[in-house]
Amino acid sequence: MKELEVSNDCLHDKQRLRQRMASDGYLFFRRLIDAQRLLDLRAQMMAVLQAAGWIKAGTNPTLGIATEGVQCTEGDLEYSDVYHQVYRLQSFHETGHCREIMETVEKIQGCPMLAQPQKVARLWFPNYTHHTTPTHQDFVHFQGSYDNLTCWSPIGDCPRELGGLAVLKGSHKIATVLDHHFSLGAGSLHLDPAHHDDLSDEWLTTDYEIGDTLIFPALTIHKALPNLTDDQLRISLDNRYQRQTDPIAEHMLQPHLNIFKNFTWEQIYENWTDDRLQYYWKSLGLQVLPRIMDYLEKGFDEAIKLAQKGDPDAKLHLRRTIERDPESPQAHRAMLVFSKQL
Ligand SMILES: O=C(O)CCC(=O)C(=O)O
Ligand SMILES: [Fe+2]
Repeated sequence: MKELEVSNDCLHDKQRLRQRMASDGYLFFRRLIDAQRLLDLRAQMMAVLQAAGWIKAGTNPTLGIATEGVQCTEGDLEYSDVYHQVYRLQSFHETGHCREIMETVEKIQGCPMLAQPQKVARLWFPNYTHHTTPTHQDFVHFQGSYDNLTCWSPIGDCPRELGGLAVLKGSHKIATVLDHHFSLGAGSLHLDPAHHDDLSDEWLTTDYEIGDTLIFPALTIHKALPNLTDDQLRISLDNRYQRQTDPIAEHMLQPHLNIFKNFTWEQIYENWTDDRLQYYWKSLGLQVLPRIMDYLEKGFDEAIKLAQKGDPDAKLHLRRTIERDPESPQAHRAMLVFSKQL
């Protein structure tokens, strides 16, 4: 894979920033976010993971060395239990609003921008490559407007083997949401660029350093690289920014993974020392769109069909669905597949 082009030289030249975004479908900045802010956040997050037993005993938690035998991902109850503790950290939310990011996305779009309420962190285990974030476009997950920007930043250095993000250069020019299919990886949906002749095969990535930030709009095709380290967790932020005048999909007003145990903003704010970022979006009069469920529903239908044929990834996905909420309609469909296989 080739290297991402570094755009720090255009940081103060709005026109060049926009030209480069329009031609390449991404902008990459070295050390955009203050490293100390991220180091502090890393220490706080790793302390949460340590208390949860995810960090190997006797190691310095900031190294993020995972306890052997502990592995889980989004969709697992044990993941969301720990993730929700991370999600309570005030500094995790504050980082999503930091000046460096807000100023940069405002330069790119040329107007006041809003950090969407739903912030996202990823806590990715080593030796768990089946669950790597597959190739996708963010619109299927976050919706709203095609112009929304994702900002991805590792919380710590993230060399290739730790599994950072890769983008398909120029892929936003496809200008539409491509067909996504069931995948076991994070987000549960993937697309196959080989099915589209007009896409390049120029995948780009880098050895990320702390503070580095990759920014791209909702149609840019991207994926994570597998975490190939023996024992290190990869932790990162991916937050989304929209024009203040654009509509927002309703689920982006909720905490990420809130469907697990009805996780609420009230719980998140319980121990905060500052209320300035609490419910900050409520006074803005945002236009709220219903969430489009079609993408995930189609993926789930595919998982059902694949599981019926014995596909192990699809079966694992269905088992997770049952464990998460055995009463849900999807869990009932999943149970039916297994009962027929007995
Ligand atoms: O960090 C990951 O593995 C996934 C991130 C991603 O897809 C995104 O930031 O949109
Ligand atoms: Fe994504």
